[in-house]
Amino acid sequence: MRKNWWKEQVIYQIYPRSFYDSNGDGIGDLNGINLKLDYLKFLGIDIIWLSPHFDSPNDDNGYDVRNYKMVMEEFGTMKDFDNLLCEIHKRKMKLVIDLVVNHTSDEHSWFVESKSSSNNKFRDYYIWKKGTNNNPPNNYTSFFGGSAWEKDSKTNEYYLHYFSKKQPDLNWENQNVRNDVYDIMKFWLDKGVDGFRMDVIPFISKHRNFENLTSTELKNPEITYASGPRLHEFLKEMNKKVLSKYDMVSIGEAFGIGQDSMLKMTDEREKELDLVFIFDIIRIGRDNWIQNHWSLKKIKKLFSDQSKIDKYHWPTVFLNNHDNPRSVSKYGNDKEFRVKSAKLLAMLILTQKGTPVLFQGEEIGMTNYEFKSLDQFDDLEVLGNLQKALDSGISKDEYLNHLNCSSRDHSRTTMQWNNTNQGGFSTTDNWFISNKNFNEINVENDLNNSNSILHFYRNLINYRKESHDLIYASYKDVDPDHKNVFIYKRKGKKYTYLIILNMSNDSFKYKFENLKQYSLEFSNKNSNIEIDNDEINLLPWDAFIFVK
Ligand code: TEU
Ligand code: CA
Repeated sequence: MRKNWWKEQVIYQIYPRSFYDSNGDGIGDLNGINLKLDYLKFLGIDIIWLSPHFDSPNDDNGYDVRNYKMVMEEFGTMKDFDNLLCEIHKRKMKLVIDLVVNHTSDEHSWFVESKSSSNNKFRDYYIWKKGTNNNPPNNYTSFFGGSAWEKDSKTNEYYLHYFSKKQPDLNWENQNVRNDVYDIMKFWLDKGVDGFRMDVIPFISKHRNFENLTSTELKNPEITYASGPRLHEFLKEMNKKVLSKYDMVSIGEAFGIGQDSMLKMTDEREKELDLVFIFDIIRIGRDNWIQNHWSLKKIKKLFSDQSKIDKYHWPTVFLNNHDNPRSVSKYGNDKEFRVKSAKLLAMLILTQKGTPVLFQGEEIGMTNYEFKSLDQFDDLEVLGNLQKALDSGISKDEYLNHLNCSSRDHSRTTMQWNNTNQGGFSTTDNWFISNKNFNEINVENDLNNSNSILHFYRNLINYRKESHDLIYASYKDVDPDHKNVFIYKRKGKKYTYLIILNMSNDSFKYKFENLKQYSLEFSNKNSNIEIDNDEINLLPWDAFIFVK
């Protein structure tokens, strides 16, 4: 297995809008991030992944880019960006930025030109088609509700948008589009950024026949959207023309792809991408806005699958991001055992095989917010899907109940720094909600308490870093069928690690052959552990790392 910095380091995602407001306008910004770099360094973070910071009308909070070479006004200036990058590098950290090039904003100059007439030279930068009998060209649906086609009155043709109608999809068949994207990438790489997280990258190649989706395909259109015929060809070209020329990390956000395509995309011999984010774990049990029950057995199977890969691949490990609810609320117990279960999840993330990716607030165990009405949400997906939800036969209240488990907005409430008014995020009214539990859950409290979730993350990150043996160790699920315990072995060159996680509210005894040969390295308990004849007494959410 080849060693790489991006296999050994820990990534921390920042959603800039919600991170820290430095100038009192209620919106997080680049200078705000700058002020918190020492905090991230203290935590042990190596790589910062910044959600989009480009000029945008913010229909989808920056995932709709109007100008790729400009900084969003609310976040600051290009000077602030350069300064931030410099300060990050000074601290021996790295910066990965978001590359959103499956689509642009409809306010991007390319699209403004493109829609102005059918013979404009930018017409072919996007995907335009005639309708049939006043209907869209086919039955593709948008993730944010309704058809994926929008009719433009100027030419009476439809353009394709997998996301909102303010996010028209680029036409990657057009070599000029690809060259312009490579130019944007070089612009930022030449400034010194250390990599890209590539938004919905599998969607860039379209099925050119645009056949209707079958009723089964309509349930998960992302599978069709992610299987276009030229995807791997485009990625190889991008790699050859840009990625291979820099010491950087490329991370594809691979919504919609399965193991096969994933294996191809990240096989180092194929020269496409270094890493991908796949979603089977973080979206386990999800069906649109409905979060169904999921079982630990299934999650364990998914971790095993992604760890079984050969030496040419490397997985990522994450339970949070800006599109999903908070991990402690979903996988842990955010009431009675919040602190303990958050520490257990930290152990899981940092001892699995793969590069760990944390999301802001995870390190202090931030929780889901309890929304009281639909108008409290900011995310365009909520209203976008309302009609579809009502059509499925549920009421508005039921929709709200589902969203309280599933909405993207849970992760977008503002970062909780201390117990002052806005949780220390800002000095004024925020652009969005601050979860009132900031009185208890905040960075300052955790910094002052050596037994906190924050310190636990920090200690584990250090431990992981000092032990390359753990990072490259093999992986084996010891008891895949147990419904409450996640127990796995990582065998390194010198040491063998045994991780035991009780992911339940139950207490019981668990027997592991030869447990006595191991010594305890980490535990999330405040009391002593009880081991009797290789049998361990597990209390709710108990978590241990043993080593021999
Ligand atoms: O996300 C793609 C994606 O997987 C989700 O948007 C998904 O469709 C949605 O969460 C369903 O609930 C990326 C970005 O991460 C997301 O924030 C953007 O909205 C989207 O692409 C469009 O750029
Ligand atoms: Ca601000």
